Amino acid sequence: MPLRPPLIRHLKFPDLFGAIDCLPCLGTPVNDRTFEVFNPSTGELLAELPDMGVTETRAAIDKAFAAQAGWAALTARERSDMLWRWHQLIVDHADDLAAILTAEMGKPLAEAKSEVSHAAAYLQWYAEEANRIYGETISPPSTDRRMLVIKQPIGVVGTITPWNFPASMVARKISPALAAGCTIVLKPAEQTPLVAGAMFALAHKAGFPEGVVNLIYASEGDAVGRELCSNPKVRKISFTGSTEVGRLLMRQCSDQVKKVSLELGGNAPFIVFDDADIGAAVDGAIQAKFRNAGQTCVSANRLYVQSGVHDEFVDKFVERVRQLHVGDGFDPGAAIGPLIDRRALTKIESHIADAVAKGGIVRCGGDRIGKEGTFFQPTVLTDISRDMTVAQEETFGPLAPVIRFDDADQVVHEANDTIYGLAAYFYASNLKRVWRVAETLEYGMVGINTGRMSSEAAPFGGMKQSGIGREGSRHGLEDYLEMKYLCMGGI
Ligand code: TXE
Repeated sequence: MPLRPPLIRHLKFPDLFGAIDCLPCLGTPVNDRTFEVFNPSTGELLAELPDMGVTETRAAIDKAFAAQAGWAALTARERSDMLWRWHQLIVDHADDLAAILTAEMGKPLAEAKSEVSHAAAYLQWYAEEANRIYGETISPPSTDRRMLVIKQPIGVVGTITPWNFPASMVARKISPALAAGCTIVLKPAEQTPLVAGAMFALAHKAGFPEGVVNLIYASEGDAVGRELCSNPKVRKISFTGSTEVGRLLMRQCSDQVKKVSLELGGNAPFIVFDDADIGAAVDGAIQAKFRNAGQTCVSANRLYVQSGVHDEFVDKFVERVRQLHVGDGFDPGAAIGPLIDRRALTKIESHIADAVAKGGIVRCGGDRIGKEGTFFQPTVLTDISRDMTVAQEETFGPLAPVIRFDDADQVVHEANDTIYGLAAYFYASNLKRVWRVAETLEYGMVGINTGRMSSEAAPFGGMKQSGIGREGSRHGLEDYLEMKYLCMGGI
C-alpha cells in the first residue's frame, strides 16, 4: 500500500517505510491538520504527519473494542504465533528501524540497534509467555463447593509512549497486552512517531486481525489522552512519561476507576562505597549516566561517592567522560547524540547555573556544542550540596553531579529522600553491606555492582511517585489480566 498522500509528506525514508506497507493500522484523519517531525541532529524535516484528535481516537477505540472479544477467543498458541511473526519481521527490518529511530530521536545508531533488539526481545518474551497464563484452584473449605480463579484479558488498553525509547516502549506495552488477549490503541510521542509507525506497519504485515492494534498520530497528548481516559470502552491506560502527566492521567481515570500502569520520572542515586571496585564503578557510572545522553528514567541522577575513594573516582570518571564523543547519531564515532529539543538544553543549562551559583565546580563539559542542533557536552560537577536543583530534580541530560559523603547509613537515608523510587545503583563488596543497602533502598529496581539492568525477563517499574505496575517478565503480563473467582456449588 502506498504512503497516504497528502497527509504523510516529506517522508525521509520512503523506501524504508514504503517497503513495509504504510500504516494500515493508522486511524483515518478527519481533517487536513498535520504536524512535522524533525531530525534533532540536523534540524532536517523528516515527515509531515496527520494530526489526529478526539474523533480519530474514538474511532480507533471502537475498532479495538469490536476486535477484542475475537482476539481473546483465539487460543493462546494462535496469539503467540502472531507475536512470533511480528518479532521475526522486526528482526528482519532491524537496520531500517534503527535508522528511522536515529533520524527522529538522535541516539547513536549502535544504541538504536540495541534498542530495536531490546524491543524484539519483549515480543519474543511475551510470545512465549502468552502460553503460560495460569489460574488456580483452592482446596475446598466445604464438601459441596469448589473454588477456582481464572485470568481474563482486561479489555481495550490505551497506551501513550515517550520519545526516549520510542521502539522498545511500544513493544514493552503492546506485547504483554496482546499476549493477554487485550487490544490496543497507541499514541506515540510527537517527537518520535515514525519508528512506532514502522512497527505498526510490520504488525499489520504479521497478520494481526483488523482492529487489534491501532495507531493514533497527534502533535500533543492532551486531547487523545482525555478521550482514552474518559471513554468507557477503554479499560486500562498504560503510560510512560513525566510524573506530571502521569498524575493528570490518574485523575482523568478516577471517575471510572480505570486501571492504570504508570512508568514515570526517576531520580536515581548511584552510590560508590569505599569498599567498591573503583574501575568497575567508573564503567557502571558511564553506562548508567550517559546512555541515551542521560535521557533515561533510570539514568544515574545523583552520584554519591564516599570520601575515602572520592578523589580517585572523580579523576578516573572525568578522564573517561572527556573521551565521550558527541555527534550526529549516524557518525560511527558518536557515543552521545543530541538532546531531544531546545527545552532539554535550557533545563540542563539552568541546572548547571544553579549549582555553580551555590558553589558547585564544573570538572568537565558545561556548554552547548555549536549553535545548530541540541548537542551538549557531557558534564561532571563536584562539590554538590543538597540545596542545589541537581540534587533534587531529574535533569534528563548528560550531567553527572558528584556528592561526597562520609556516613554509609546516612547516605542511604539521603538517597531515599525523594518523591521518586524507580532505579538505584550502588557499588560495594562487603556482603553484609550489600544486603543491608539493597534492602533499605526504596526503589523498584536496584543495580548492585552494575550500571545496567533493563531486561525483558525482569520486572521494570518504580515505587512512590515513579509509578504503578511493572513491565517485562511474567509480572508484566499480570498487569493486563483480570482475576476472576469462580465458586461452584451443588458438587
Ligand atoms: O514528557 P511528557 P516530556 C520526564 C523527563 C523529561 C520530562 C518531560 O524528566 O525531562 O519528563 O518530558 C504525552 N495527556 N520523562 O515533556 O509530556 C506526550 O505526547 C496525555 C520521563 O516529553 O510526559 C508523550 O507521548 N498524554 C520518561 C508522552 O505523554 C500527554 C520519558 C510523554 O510526554 C499529555 C519521557 C497529556 N496532557 C519524559 N501531555 C520516562 N519515564 O522514561 C503529554 N502527553
